[in-house]
Formats: sequence, C-alpha cells, structure tokens
Amino acid sequence: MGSQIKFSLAFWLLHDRGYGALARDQSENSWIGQPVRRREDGALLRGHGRFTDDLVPPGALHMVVFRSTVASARITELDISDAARAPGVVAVLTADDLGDMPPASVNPLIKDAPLVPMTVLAEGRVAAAGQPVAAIIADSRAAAEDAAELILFDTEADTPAGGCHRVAEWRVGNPAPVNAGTRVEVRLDHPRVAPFAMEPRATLALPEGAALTVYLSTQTPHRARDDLARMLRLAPGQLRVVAPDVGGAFGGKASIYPEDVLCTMAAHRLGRAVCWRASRSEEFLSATHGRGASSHAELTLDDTGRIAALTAGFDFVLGYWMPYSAYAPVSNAGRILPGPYRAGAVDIAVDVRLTDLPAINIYRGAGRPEAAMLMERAVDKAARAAGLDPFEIRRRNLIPASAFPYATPTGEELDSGDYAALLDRLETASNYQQRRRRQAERRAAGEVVGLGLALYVEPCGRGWETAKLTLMPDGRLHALTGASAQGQGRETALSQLLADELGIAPDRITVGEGDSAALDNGIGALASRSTPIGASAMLCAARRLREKVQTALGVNDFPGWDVACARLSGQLPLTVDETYSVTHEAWASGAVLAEVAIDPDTGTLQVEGITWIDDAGRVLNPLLLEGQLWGGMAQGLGAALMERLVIDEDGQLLTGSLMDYAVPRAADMPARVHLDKITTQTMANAFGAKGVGEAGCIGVPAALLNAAQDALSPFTDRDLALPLTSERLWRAMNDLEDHP
Ligand code: SMO
Repeated sequence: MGSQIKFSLAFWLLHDRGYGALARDQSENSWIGQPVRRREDGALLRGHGRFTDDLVPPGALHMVVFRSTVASARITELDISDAARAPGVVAVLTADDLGDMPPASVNPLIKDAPLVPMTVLAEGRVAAAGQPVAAIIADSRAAAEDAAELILFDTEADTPAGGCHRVAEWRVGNPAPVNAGTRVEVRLDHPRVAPFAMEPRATLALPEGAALTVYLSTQTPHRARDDLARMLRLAPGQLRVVAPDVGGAFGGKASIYPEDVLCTMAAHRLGRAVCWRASRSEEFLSATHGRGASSHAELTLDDTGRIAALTAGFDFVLGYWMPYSAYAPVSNAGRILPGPYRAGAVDIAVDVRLTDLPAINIYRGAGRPEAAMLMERAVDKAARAAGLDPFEIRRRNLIPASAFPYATPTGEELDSGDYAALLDRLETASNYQQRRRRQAERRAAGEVVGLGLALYVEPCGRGWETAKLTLMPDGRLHALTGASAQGQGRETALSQLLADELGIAPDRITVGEGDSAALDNGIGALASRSTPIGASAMLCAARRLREKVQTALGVNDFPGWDVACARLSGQLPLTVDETYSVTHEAWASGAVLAEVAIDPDTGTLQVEGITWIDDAGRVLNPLLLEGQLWGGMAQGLGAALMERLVIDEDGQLLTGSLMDYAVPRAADMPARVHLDKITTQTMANAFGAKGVGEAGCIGVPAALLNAAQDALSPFTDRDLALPLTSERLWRAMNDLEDHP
C-alpha cells in the first residue's frame, strides 16, 4: 500500500507508549542519520489502536450521504419518497429538515474579508459536484446505499458563482532603484492536493438521555463541540466530543464538516447511535482540499546582489464554502514573504476567489509552502541571472542573527534564528562544493542532474493552549492536554517533560487528550503549535503543581514525590488548571539541499538525496521530531513530484481514487537522507520550542523545484509547472509545450 509509507512512523509512535524505548540523549547529533528504530520486540503495528469506526456499537444506524453529481446547477427535482420507504431506512434528511440552523463558524482571520459558512445540505442550488444533498439513515450501510439509488434528483445548469476579493495588501518601502542590477519574474501555480489521511473522516454520535457523545476523527475536539452545539442549539454541556485514535489529519480534519452536523443531528433526533464514514473516493471529493493558489513574483536585485524590491501576489481559489480555517493559508502566504530575507521594498497582494469548487482549507504548511516555494524560486532565478551561487545570494540577503527580534515588512516579528548558520551547516553537511563539481562531470557525461536549495521560515502559532494536572491519592500523576493528537506521540513527549520537570517516574504518569469532557477547553493539533504552546502549557502547569505542593507542605524546597505524597495523603487529589498564552509567535527555520537526477529518455525524476538542517529551538523528544521531519518530507515530496487533484471544466473530479491520484510510496522516497539541526533559543514560549510539524512540506518541495529547474537549465529556463511529473520534465527537456 503506497499510502502507508508516509504514516508508518506516526503509527508506530501512536502505538508506542513505552517511555523506555525512546532516545533521551538530546546531545548534538544524537538523532542524525538514524533509520526508523524498531522496538526490541519488533512490533511495528500491534493493532491496539481504536479509531472512530472501531467504536461503532452493535445496532447503530448508518448514515450515507447523497451527493450532487453535477456542479453549478439549479435543483429542479428532489424526491426522497421512494428512498424513505426503502427497506431498513429510518430517515432521509434534506435541507427542509435542518430548520433554522445557526451558521458554522469561520475564523475571521482577515479583517473585512467575506465569510461564507458551510452549506450543510444543498437548498435550491448545487455549487460543486460532491456537495451533500440528502442524508440517508438506515439499519446498515448497504441499506442506506441502496436507498440512495432511489432518490430522484434533477438539475438545470446555471451560471457558476464567483467573484474576486482582494483581502490583503502589504506595500512597504521605496520602489526599486533605476540602476537595478537584475530583475526576474516567476509564475507558480500550487495545484490542489488532498490532505489524505490514512483514516478517512468518521463520525459516531451516541445519544445518552438529553446529551450526546460524538466520537470524531478530528484535530480540534473542543471547537467541534462548540460548533456542533451552537448549530444544533444544544448547550455545550449537552455535547461531549471525543477524538479517539486519529489516523492522520494534516489540516483536513481541522474543522467540522456537514457530515458531522448531520450525523449528530440524526442521532439526537432519532435517539439512536448514528455513524458515518467516508469512503476513500468520497474523501477525495468532499473533504477539504489544500493549496490551490496561483502566485507570481517579481524580484529585483541591486548591483551588489541584494534584494531591492519584491512584488508578489497570491490568487487563492477557495471553493463554495469556507471551513473554519479557510483564511489561514491565505493570511500565511502573504505575511510570510519575503521569508528569511531582507528586502528594500515589498509590494504583496493576496486575492481570494470564491468558486463552485470543493472547499479549500489548511493542509500541512497552510500557506507556508506556497510562500517558501515562490520566494525560493525567485531567489534562485535571480541568482542565476546575476551569476551568483544559490548559497551566495542567500547569504547576501538573509536576516542576520544579530537582527532578531526582527520586524518584517508585513508586520510580523521574527523572534529568533541563525539563517547563516543553517546555510553554513548545510553547505558542509551536503558536501555542496564537491557535489557541484560532480554535477559538472555527470552533465558532461550526458546525465541530467540538479541541486536545489531552499531556506525557509515556519511560524508556529499564536494564542493559547490548556493543560491540567492531578496528583492522585495513590501518588500517580494524571495529565491532560488540550493539544489533542493524531499519532504525534503526544503522550510520550509530555510524560517525558513531566518526568523531567517533576522528578516523577514516567510509569506513574498518564497523559490524556482529545476528550472535551475531561478538559473544559483546548485548541488541538494545528499550525506546528502543539509543542511550542501545548508543551509550554504543560510545563507551566507542572511548575504550579510543584508550588502548590510546597505551599501545602509549608516548605520552600520540593521534597520529592514519594515524600510529598506520603505527607499530603489527606489533601490529595491536588489539581492545577493551566491556560497558557504565548506573548508572540515562534518562528522555526531550516535549509534543505535536494539532489535530483532526471532520466533523459523518460523524464522520470529520482531524488538522490536530501540534506536538511532544521532549527526547531529546544527539542522535547528527538525521535518524535525526526518522525515529523520524515512525514513532512514525504508529503512535501508528494506535492512537488506527483500529487494533483484535477477537476475538469464541468466541475467533475478526475482524480477521485488512488488509481488516479498519486501519493508517494516507499520507492519514491529519497535514496539518501541526512538530517541535522541547529538550535537557537526562543523566548516566545515557556518551553522554548519552535514548530516542526509542517517543516517538511515547506522546505522540501521548494528545494525539489529548484533542483529540477537546475537539472533542466541546460535545456530551458522556463518556469516548470507542478507537480514535476515525468511527462512535464520530458517535454521541458525536449522543448515541447507543457500540457495544461
Ligand atoms: S495545516 Mo495544520 O493542521 O495547521
């Protein structure tokens, strides 16, 4: 199964809650170049995970969603009467059954930008193929599927909806000087891609009296509780949302969906358990998509090779509804430019287009990959035009370590970093000079080979996260985090943090997450923020617990757990609740060198090597960090080389299955990977971490694109289109037009 490779490490970590197996040596280089480590017992998958679909009780009803087969059409007929009478069918819901439902929430990240909340079921018009029109609830999935065939649904084409809104603009500095040395232009389209979790979306709603428990494969259980409760007019206390084991999410499970609302509503109305699970094809069609922006940049260097001006624009084509975080990529893409560089002047505009297409939401990176790829491509192109080495142009333009905290032209504050050190380390670790010489030799021998560099920044979240600690009467420590997990190894990392901070044996610590009834509030797993913000919340809770213990004992020094518990026995349990807010955002950074070889006969690209230096600040668990790098790299590689959702002019998804949509497999992974790190200190959060979860999707595709352009430079200097398929590369080598 090709889809398994990019998550195999995450799954292994999910099932590995054994503290002792982890490398605790955080000394420099301790985790470099190590292959994925197996436990001594050899167990890679133990089958102990429990996902939403594993929890469906006997007798539960099954929901199947009837979806529009066409886009941009007026509904002329919708007759559910035969379906409603079909064997096993308990209810069929259409828009008429929704009543006066409050809208789903959309994060108003950009002031005055239009908000278009979800349409739960189509009413009068369908915007996109795949849009939910009716929900059939039946005794079995098969009965519901059979009944769906009996729905009479007819439409008449109408005009596609649209409209373009400029949502953000940054204009800073003076226009480029007339005596500018070099001016280059880049156009880059970022194809729509599928977040593609191993576990498709799933919802299970269980009524319990007036209340409901909803098991949901989600990144944000608390927000899901609030959204679902508001839309269904339930008190938040009536609804408990639990994210059990979640088989990957990547932004695709960051917000609630129409199916979650329908499933919960049906369970509440019918007083019976109702479950829904997307099929793989349904997931391609109706889960949110990622990326989907067109971008352009014009970069001017002065005659000393410094960036005099950057003019850039993003045009995001968002789709027909906005999930909660629809504006996150839009806002990130614009605010991150010009990335790790200083620029004399910037002029950046971000436009948003609403169209009759499936919704766009965050996907691992969420605007960061788009910004990095555009900037890194422009910088490389300028280097070539000015006759500078890719390392040299970056060194001339990067923000020096002495300049932090650095106010960027888009109004951001970069907290810390050492970009020059990243480049130095990368140049040495990759044997760059030697590889360049080798490239020349191989080229002379007829090979098509390229080296591509990317330097990137990764903002890691603002706001708050929660933690709760309870010291139990038996001396055990029970921890809860609002930063729910999808296999990141949160339990392991946080128990490690608590063990270090409190001197308590790890086997006496339990870490819980993902249950809105256990912890009142939380954000979840998003935006590379769980360790920077979530672990900081846990650290602050631990410190407060220790103070509380000392106060209770009337001592100034902590006596150790065993003594404390014995002396406190009458006063246990002791609890602390923490809501931790960061004062500002931490910005991680990194540098990647990709080496590629392209087969001159077939255009097939082979990634020969990736050398990658990351700066994630203070590292909580080196092995889990490495897992994030590997997983992000696989997804970044997929986006650069093979992944693309294709929707034709009639709105039909042409890549609705794994027969048509390529995800990276083991054989596609780089032949050689060398990971290394530098550590710069951040004061942006209590723990001192910067994010790392999205890094692979940011730096790796930009480096791969630059490597492919470098490889093809003897043939063409045109901007390659993504993904870098063998046909595209072959056409570029043979000076043939690219297919659309
Ligand atoms: S793309 Mo992430 O779930 O913020």
